[in-house]
Amino acid sequence: MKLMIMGPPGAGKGTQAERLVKELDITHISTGDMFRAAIKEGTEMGKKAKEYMDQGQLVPDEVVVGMVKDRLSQPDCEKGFLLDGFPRTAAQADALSNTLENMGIKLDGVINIEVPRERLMARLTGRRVCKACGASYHVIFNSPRQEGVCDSCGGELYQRSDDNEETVSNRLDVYEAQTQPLIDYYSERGVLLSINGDQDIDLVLKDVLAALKK
Ligand code: B4P
Repeated sequence: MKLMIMGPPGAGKGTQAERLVKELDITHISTGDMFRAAIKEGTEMGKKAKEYMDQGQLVPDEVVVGMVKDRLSQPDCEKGFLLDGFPRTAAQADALSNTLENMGIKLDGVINIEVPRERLMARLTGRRVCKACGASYHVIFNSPRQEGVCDSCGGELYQRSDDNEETVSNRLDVYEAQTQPLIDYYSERGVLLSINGDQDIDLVLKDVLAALKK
């Protein structure tokens, strides 16, 4: 399956993506994870991306689009993929649509996780991520068995530098101005699957899988 997952920051895109790619045996393409890997490696692109991410701004379209085009052309995408966090602007959506058309690929569905804005601040400021494997937790809603330690690999959990209140507030404003309009874009193309993300993580997954079967 060729899928995309969208929603506001903290809607649970990454949380659901981790589970969905295992369930469907497809490749996970998270632009956020790709930028965080580049930051960790200290590449020029990583340094540039960090400046934007720490302010809650989007990384410029030309950087993101080139990176995703390269990734989609890799062999592990042939079995299917889940795009997570891309596209986030109208220009990115147009570029994706051209790229997929040139590759002869049609998206099977665009999963839109809906969560009211007032819930998102608590989700993001309480998020903890594994330094080693990238698994995502929440101090209250999805806590690890042992505080500060990843259930899957035993790695150390940390708080992302863009998960503080001020940056989160900017990210939510940027989402409403630049990414939310894409809901109409995909709805008009008949591929949008809207899912209630304001419920337990397992129930969200169940609803996504049911919507994909239809
Ligand atoms: P991303 O890494 O894509 O992620 P996100 O929007 O922060 O969060 P996500 O929705 O995945 O939430 P999660 O599952 O972790 O973006 C980070 C930054 O990278 C952007 O701000 C931007 O600067 C840059 N970037 C990325 N892509 C870009 C692009 N295409 N163009 C330009 N810039 C780009 O869930 C959040 C928390 O909620 C977790 O703690 C989780 O445990 C909890 N949670 C999840 N589901 C829950 C549920 N059902 N109930 C309760 N809690 C839940």
